[in-house]
Amino acid sequence: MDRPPSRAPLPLLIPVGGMLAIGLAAVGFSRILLSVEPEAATATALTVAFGIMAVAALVARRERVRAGVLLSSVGAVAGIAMVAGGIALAVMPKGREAERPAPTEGEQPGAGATVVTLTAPPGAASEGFAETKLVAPAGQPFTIRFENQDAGIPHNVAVHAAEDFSDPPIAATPVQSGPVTQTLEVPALDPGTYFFRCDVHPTTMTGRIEVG
Ligand SMILES: [Cu+2]
Repeated sequence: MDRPPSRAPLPLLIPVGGMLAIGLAAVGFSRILLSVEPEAATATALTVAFGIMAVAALVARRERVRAGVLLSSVGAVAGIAMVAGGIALAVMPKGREAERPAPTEGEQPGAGATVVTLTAPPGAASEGFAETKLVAPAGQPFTIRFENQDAGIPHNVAVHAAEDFSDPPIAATPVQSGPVTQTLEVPALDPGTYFFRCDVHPTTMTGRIEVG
């Protein structure tokens, strides 16, 4: 009496399991390579590749390959990968982020290179923003860091070109109750005077931005 139901999953399990293991190893190893410097990553990848070749060559020299030998060769390759990755991480701890050059003056800076802070202190609904005048550079995006310190009171910040706020906002944050810190990315503006307000308290919470 044969038992086909118990053997049926195996032919499917081996290729699927193999693919999964290869995928996991590839993703894991790529994490190591990405976290080290390019030179270290190249050296690590080469070391591991040669290690795999050497182990495979050794296994291939045997007349009979038993499951135990295959298993230990997989272990050896994994060991080589771990040791090489560990050495690369230890010798070159600097990540790629440290290499990235910081934007310098004169260069075209990315969005949010300039950060100006705007605060809504407790009582802002009647007292207004702590700052009524902000200064920002012209021709480049900047960030308004809006600190709503007013616990339980909803505020926001909206930037307009028109003093009477009749135009659609250039940029605005959602209305949120404090305490909360919002960041507003403002696109590059031409030199001039712009206006900001809290949409919830438009009569008390207003100010201007001098751009230029
Ligand atoms: Cu408000």
